[in-house]
Amino acid sequence: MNDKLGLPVGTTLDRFIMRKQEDFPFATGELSQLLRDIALAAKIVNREINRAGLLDVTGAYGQQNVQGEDQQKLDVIANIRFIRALRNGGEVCTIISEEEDDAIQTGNTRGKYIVAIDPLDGSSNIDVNVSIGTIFSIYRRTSEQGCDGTMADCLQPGVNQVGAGYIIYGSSTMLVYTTGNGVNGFTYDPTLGEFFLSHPNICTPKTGKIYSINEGTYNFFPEGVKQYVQYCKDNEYSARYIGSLVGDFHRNLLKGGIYIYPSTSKVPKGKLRLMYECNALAFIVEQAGGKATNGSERIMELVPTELHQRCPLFIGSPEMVDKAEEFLKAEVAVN
Ligand code: P6P
Repeated sequence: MNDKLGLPVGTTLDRFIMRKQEDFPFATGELSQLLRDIALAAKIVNREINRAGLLDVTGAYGQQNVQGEDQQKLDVIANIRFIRALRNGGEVCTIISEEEDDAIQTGNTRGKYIVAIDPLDGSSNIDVNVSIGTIFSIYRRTSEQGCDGTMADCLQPGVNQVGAGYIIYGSSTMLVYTTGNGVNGFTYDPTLGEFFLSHPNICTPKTGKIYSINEGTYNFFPEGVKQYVQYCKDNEYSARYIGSLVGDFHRNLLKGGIYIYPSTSKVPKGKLRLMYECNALAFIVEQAGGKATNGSERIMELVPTELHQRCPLFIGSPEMVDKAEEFLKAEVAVN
């Protein structure tokens, strides 16, 4: 099987990036280099994760991040590794990280790009060996080169992304990304230290029978979400929720399904972060033919006002997202 470019399964990530760059006549190679820098950090983090149980790097780090969540040791390690790779790569002027209160200036004032990243999402699952992931978005700076990135550079809507992707550290480690021309998946071979094209031109099914939502918080759901969950049960859908966004998203992307983290009476704005979780996955799912909204608005059109702002997320097969929104709209109409 080949991707849109006709590159065969088994092509290395490096060759794929170079071939894709040829598609952009004015490309000067910086974005390609940035993608390589991310892949390098992913290889290093993958090694740390795979050895976590042996190196006493599982468990809590003993501090909380800006979200008020207990940082895991591997959260901190992954954050350091990705920041170091992006800083040393030279292409990124500013980084927004889930693990950092403020935007990080890398010192690369000539860097053309901003990266928003969740270095290790779902890290509470590390100790029980459930898949976890890294999620990233790439934006072109809007300010002039030669100085640090600005807050305006950081607070761009998702439609401005020039790239987005995730790494899933699971039964195998995969890098899945888009630069706006389709979605491709690469599987890591640790014996060779290479990512190889394994899932060319990923297209998500228009519908599916998998729904992913934490029904433990059912009592706090809006009425429309409760009714959609009941619709899923009445249609004998499969409930699949592993509490790790990248794992749930990746399964639904390939098989068809919907992941929902709604606004609830306990978390009115939802739990997931717009800049480094929702926007990246929204870009990917749209490029794969899917849909991502906050229940009423397209995620990628939301204009951010804060680095760590949260938003509700309905993402996956387009017909499933549309059906969920029907129940939400009916609720609004009734109220
Ligand atoms: P809950 C992990 O903390 C995370 O950000 C996502 O990876 C995951 O889907 C979600 O939160 C789980 O949240 O409230 O269902 O435990």
